[in-house]
Amino acid sequence: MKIIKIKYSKGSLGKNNGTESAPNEILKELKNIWLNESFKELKFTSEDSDIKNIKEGDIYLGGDHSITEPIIKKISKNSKNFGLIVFDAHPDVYKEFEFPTHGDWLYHLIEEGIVKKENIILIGIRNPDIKEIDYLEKNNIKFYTAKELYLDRENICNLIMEKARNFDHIHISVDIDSLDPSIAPGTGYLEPAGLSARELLYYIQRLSFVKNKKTFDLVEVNPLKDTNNITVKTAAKIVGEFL
Ligand SMILES: [Mn+2]
Repeated sequence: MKIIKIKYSKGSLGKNNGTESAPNEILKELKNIWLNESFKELKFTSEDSDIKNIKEGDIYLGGDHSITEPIIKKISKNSKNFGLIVFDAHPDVYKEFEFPTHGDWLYHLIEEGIVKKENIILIGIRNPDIKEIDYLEKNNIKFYTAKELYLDRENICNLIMEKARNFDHIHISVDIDSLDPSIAPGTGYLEPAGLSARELLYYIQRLSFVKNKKTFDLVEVNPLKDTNNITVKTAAKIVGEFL
């Protein structure tokens, strides 16, 4: 597996400075994991990439969430039915500027026609703006709230898996704020009542069974705001399940 590090936090407009140090911190912790939960040894190489010229890889470490926009522009080029699964507390379709930020990167990808609306699944939503919910509903974009997940985790996962099998390339984007801030305090926006690490792993481990081409990104981890390195460690564990 090839890990691409994108040390970029300018897309957070000052709200999450520090995420540029996450890739190296996460890799340090990744080296401390002997086996992942499938008892696989973690074998990977890593290199840095510039935001303007994204290198090809299997897993991308940010950085703030705006990096997902250029990543997807690059990796979806040769795909006929590209699918995007996002774990995030926020829908990230709050259009503010003409350029993609960590709060509207998905809006830009949709409006530019890079990703089909029907091929997007958002998971863990719990503090959206009313404008964002209107946008998702108007455009028929599938989203599952953290509350829905709590009530029906397994069935929702079955539905996601069914859909994911039709994509020829699945990209999974994990914003660390999808997790509950009690276990992931090192991030820009703390949104109470999020997913547990086990819940997120349940989804990721099941999605790993889908045979189609897969890529991943993990964003918004901020070591400067972390407590006892727990967010960085949890992020490393998530990455370990992708490898
Ligand atoms: Mn996000």
